[in-house]
Amino acid sequence: MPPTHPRHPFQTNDPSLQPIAEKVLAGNRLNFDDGVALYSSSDILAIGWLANYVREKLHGDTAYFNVNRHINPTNVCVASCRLCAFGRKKDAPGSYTMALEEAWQTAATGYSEAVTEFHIVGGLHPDLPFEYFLDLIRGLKQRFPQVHIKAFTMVEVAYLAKRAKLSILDTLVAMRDAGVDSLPGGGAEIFSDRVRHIICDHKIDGDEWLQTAATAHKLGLKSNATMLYGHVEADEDRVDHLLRLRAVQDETGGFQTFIPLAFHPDHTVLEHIPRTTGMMDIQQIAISRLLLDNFPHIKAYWQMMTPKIAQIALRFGADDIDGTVVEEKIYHDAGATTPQGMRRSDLVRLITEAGRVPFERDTLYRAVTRSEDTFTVAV
Ligand code: V47
Repeated sequence: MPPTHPRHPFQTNDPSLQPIAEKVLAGNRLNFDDGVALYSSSDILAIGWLANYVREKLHGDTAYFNVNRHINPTNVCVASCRLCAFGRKKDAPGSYTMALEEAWQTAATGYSEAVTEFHIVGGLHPDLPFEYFLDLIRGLKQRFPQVHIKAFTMVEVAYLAKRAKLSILDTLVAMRDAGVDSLPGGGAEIFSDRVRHIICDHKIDGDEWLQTAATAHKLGLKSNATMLYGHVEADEDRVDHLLRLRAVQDETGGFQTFIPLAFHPDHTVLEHIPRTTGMMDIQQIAISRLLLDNFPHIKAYWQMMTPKIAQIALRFGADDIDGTVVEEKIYHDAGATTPQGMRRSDLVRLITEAGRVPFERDTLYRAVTRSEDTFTVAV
């Protein structure tokens, strides 16, 4: 899929980027030191050129989006992560837990175009039984049989397994049998123990996150992966995170998309940390594209990056901007000022004006064709 416009030659004044460029152009893998050198370089245009080269080799001018809806069944969470403004203790002001009927009704509201994906994540609730979550999924499948269900982060899977006294494998099998089609990428944060201890010390550790993902992949469930950046991590922690994901992907091939997530500090314990800037967000997209050579897709999540930065990211290594979302709580509780959702036509316009070709995908990246208010997925 070659790009439709001519490419100008690679240029840089930064000598540390030259050997990296040679590797990228030859299709060779980058190593840890290359990753650190990329973060140390201020030549964002050269790094972006390389990331765009890889992106266009994989996807040409295509930029993917979907029509999806987020559902967060509960914000009650036992974890108290310092990075999070969404979780609440049970009975704390602002805490909520949806009754099943309410969750199913939420799924049907707020957007007139037929969604192809429900993205379902929530807090680690101390009392809700595993059956609640299985019934939630079964009820959604029954009511919306065409909609792909992308549900439960590795952190939720591990917590529900512990509470139900099941193995990770048996937990995932039960979820799959209830109707879970794939898993989202959240909860990965940063795998480094040092940083995890500061930002989310009650969560599963990095190895457990990776092992849970690998178990899902071996069952045939695809998943995404994320990395939370822009808090107390060092460049080396980010490179380590990306290379650990790459190693699991070599083994399983089950990751579809990597989504770098910029830390939003408002209303968190880490509120004193300044927000990431546009340059940092663009740099992160480009370096992710270059280091994760075995990930098919890099997503510039518009809710997190803002639509304007996400649009620019489509020329710096990203090939996906996520979807309509409809209702977002995790970033908005932490100070995001982006809209709650976007219409399909808004996403198409963002992509087109970035000089890319919009491609409506389902969660598994199959083409979605629409007529009036129905859709078909090319299987
Ligand atoms: O797991 C929590 C992160 C994630 C904050 O898989 C925060 O397609 C920034 O994972 N500032 C949820 N980030 C979002 C997520 C996601 C989003 C879009 C698409 C997909 C996908 C996954 O957000 C959490 C956590 O890592 N998060 N609090 C915060 N204050």
